[in-house]
Amino acid sequence: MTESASAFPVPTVVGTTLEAHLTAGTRGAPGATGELGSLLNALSLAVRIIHTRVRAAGLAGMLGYTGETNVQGEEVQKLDALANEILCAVLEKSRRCAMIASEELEEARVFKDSGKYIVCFDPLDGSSNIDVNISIGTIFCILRAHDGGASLLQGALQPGTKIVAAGYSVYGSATTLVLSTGHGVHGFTLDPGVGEFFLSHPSIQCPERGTTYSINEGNQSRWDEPTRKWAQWIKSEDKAEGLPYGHRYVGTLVADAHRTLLKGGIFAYPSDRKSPGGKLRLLYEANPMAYLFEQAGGMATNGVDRILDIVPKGLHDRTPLVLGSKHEVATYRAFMRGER
Ligand code: FBP
Repeated sequence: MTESASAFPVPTVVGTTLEAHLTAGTRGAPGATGELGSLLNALSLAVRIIHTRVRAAGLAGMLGYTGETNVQGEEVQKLDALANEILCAVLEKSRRCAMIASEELEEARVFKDSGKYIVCFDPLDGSSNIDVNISIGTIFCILRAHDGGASLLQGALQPGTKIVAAGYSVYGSATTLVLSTGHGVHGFTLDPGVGEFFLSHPSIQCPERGTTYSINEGNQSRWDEPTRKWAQWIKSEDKAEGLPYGHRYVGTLVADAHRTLLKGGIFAYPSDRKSPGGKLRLLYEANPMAYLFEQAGGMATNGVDRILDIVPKGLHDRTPLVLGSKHEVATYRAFMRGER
């Protein structure tokens, strides 16, 4: 062996790749065809491509707006549009998708020679933080196309209880992919040198209780009385209840949810006078997050109902969203019911 070769110790531990984890997860499962695993691998490819574009956006003239407005009435950012194109192309090529629904597309897109799944996604979450180098992400969930009824569209409008897999990526100090196929929640970190996701957070459990709350306090004047009362309470001084909580708010759902999933506490985007139906979207923001939080032992509600029980009426329905540890979310709901 030459001098130089021995200078680099052979890595003793090679992590579990996403692919190996997914294969192990479906091996021997009744009726498993590997199609879901291959679809999730396609989604991880899209995330890796988006990761490279986000990191170099400032050098490639990819910051700023396209000049167009999307179905949400929001100005479309160049990276939003690019991330959407990447996901559409990768998912079409995967031949595992019958249809996709995206935050950036008014209508759902049906693919020929299709597979048996529907993917709903927010290609780049946290648009207000894209240009200022603060964590952003991609959010997705997967449904069986023909479980919802005759039409494919009905397939996308199934309640979250019908989700077969969900996940999100965070493009932050590291690029992380968190996902579940109904057997717990697992986190993977991208090794940019290798271009591969390795298992870094197996079997994530959302702590029963936390010490932080996350809400846009700037909306306080628009909240209803129960929400204002809850926000006052969580900032009040009460040692026995562990109050006051610390306030953390990034303004990117994936980042605020990721912190809450790992550390516990509560994230809330309630309805208010400006957004009476809530701001966040049910199909590709609230449902995937609610599925992951429940899989990790946490909770997700719109203040009254369980998010996953809500039956969508349209692709871009909005909903109030409250996510977090069981203790905090149950307490929040008690305030909304006037029990506190
Ligand atoms: P998009 O960026 O995908 O439109 O998502 C909405 C969002 O940016 C969430 O990520 C975040 O939680 C929320 O809106 C922030 O809203 P606000 O700026 O009103 O606090």
